[in-house]
Amino acid sequence: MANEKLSLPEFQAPEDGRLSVEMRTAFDEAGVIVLRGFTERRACEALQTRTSELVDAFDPRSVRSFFSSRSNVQLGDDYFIRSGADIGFFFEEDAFDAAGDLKQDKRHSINKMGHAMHDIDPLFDEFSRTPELAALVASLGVEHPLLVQSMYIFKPPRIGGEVVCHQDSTYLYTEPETCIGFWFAIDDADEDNGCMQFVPGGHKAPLRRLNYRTAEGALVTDVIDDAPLNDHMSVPACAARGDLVIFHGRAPHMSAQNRSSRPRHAYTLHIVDGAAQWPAQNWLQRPADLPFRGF
Ligand SMILES: O=C(O)CCC(=O)C(=O)O
Repeated sequence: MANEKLSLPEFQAPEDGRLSVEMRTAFDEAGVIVLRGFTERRACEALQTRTSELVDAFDPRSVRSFFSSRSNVQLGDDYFIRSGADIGFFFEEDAFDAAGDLKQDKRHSINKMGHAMHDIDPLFDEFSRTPELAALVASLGVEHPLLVQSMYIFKPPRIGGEVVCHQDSTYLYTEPETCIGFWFAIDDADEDNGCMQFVPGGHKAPLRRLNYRTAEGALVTDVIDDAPLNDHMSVPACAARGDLVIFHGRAPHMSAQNRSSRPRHAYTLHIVDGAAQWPAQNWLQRPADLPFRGF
């Protein structure tokens, strides 16, 4: 159960995107801040429309790849790994019946789309590379920003699965750690449809797990510190369409199942500093003709 008494630091989004000293201090302290009204609602609608077109063009018979958000385990590894330089679709675990057929329309069965829309699709590129976001990232002290990963998360009504508590630097690791997450509310998100939840200040503790690719190509997650993530101390990050939640790569976060009859679409972008080293063991690797890019 989320901690109802506490709230996360929130601010009206600065017009030019640049965080004030007060906002930056709040981010450094909590590891997360919410910026109200960062993105225009019509830009969110345009992203949603473009996503519908991509889903319409996707043939679900071409893939049976799930994302188990309950265990944060990826099933169907080859397809997943290729999606680091492509646009892949991943179903909810509960999307299929015993015969292996989709229980409902593909539009209501997909967990997420990822992970390179921002470098492949012109509209996602435009949404991800605004001057305001570039200014925001600069004000967070990122000198050589690289937009490494994008995900469109559907969290469909009733079957949209729980995302267990985790830290994103586990999956998007640099040396030193520089990952920052940007979570854009495309629909209104509240506790009924599974908004994000964060453990304030939890980013000050160590990274607990590290995910990497072995020499044989398998994806493995090692426990590197067995301290608990304290998910019982999480605080909901309710967000309206257009709000942006920014979070540190070590910030423990999660989201509950969507128990409502409403969708909960969100777009997340992860940025690292190109001055840090991107290990060859990270699951996400780009071919020479599609290198990571900044703004
Ligand atoms: O949108 C969600 O429910 C989870 C997103 C998430 O965990 C992430 O962007 O790192």
